[in-house]
Amino acid sequence: MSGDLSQLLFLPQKNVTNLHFEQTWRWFGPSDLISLANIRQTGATGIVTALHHLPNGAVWEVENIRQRKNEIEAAGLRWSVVESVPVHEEIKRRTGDYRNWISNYRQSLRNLAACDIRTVCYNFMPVLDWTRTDLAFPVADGSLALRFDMIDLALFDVFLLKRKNAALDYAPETLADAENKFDALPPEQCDRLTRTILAGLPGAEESWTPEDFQLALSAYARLSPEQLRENLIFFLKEIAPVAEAEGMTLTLHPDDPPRAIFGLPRVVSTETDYKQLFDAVPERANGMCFCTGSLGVRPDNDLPGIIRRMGNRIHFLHLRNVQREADGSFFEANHLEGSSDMVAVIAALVDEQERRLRTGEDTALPMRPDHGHQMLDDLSKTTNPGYSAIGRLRGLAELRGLEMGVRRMRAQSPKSF
Ligand code: DNO
Repeated sequence: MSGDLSQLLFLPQKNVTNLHFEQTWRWFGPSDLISLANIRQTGATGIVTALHHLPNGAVWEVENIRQRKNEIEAAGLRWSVVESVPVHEEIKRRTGDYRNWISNYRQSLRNLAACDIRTVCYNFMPVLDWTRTDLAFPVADGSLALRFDMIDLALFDVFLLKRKNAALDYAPETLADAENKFDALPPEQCDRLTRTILAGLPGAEESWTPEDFQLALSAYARLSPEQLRENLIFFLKEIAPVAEAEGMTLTLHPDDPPRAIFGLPRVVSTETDYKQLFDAVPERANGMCFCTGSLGVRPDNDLPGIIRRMGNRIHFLHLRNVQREADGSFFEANHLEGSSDMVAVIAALVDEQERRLRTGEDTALPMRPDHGHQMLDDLSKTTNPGYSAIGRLRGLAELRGLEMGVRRMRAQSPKSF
């Protein structure tokens, strides 16, 4: 870590602006076991949620949005960000009814704006949203983390799913390890791995049987990354002007993990990917959800550098950390640990917000502690993978303290990191 936090305690409060990141919390709606009343106690003031019960592609009607918004406000909170308005698969492939789905998307945006909800998160990953191979990976302190293991991914892809030519996508050592592991793996563990990968993690909105999954993959068989990127740009050109006119921001979530999997193209994994999208669709509303956990899986993603170079396009923050391993595997570390320097990230974000203040741009930067370990009482409860109460609360508390310290240190000496 590059910041010396020991100095923070002794700094006076002078020169500190009253800027802050809006602290938000993801809530999966009325069926979420962590209630709005519980969330109030975390210190978060904003809610990140979606109308999860609506099918992908449907128009979000004002009445439905308003009802959910009222419920949130009755608990003393604010609906700050929609995560996500999902993008229909036909839009990603530009096939079938895609024009209709795009027109529905635009209408949903207008309806959200009519209810004064103006930040929308979405992703453009074909078929799968985020993917892990283990939802209960024990870390040294006894808490459980989410893990993505390359050997397990290869094992599933090559030996359980038996996708055609899958073996070509893996390093020979990974394949050899996967084969050895598969030979000794009891059937219930094979089933568990299949469920973990295909059942759909919270927010993914879709889950698959192995047969349906093969079919869904084959629908993308001839779509190159270049074509997928073109389809994304086409979509953005259709929706960004509406968002801009409505004073909204669209925040595109990076691919998780940020690389092609199961032969599916992925085009939102790197700074260069985002740059191409921002160059092609210049509206400021065409922005990003800066997810430190997803982007941080790749050592070539320079997180503070991305903030410095394209900070004006960052409209939503997902803050978490991953511990990278040499073969591309990773597990989710505590928020201030792991492979990314969270002190440097927060410092760059604080600088970006101060920059916006100076130039008169909108300074709003909602953040949420993304994921958390299952720990303490979480361990005896059924929690949404990654979305435990205490694990996320630990993350929020640490990040909130770090932000406060960084702001105070920056105010004393702008070059303090
Ligand atoms: C996982 C989440 C993702 C995210 C979507 C955005 O925890 O960050 O599911 O919500 O990719 O559309």
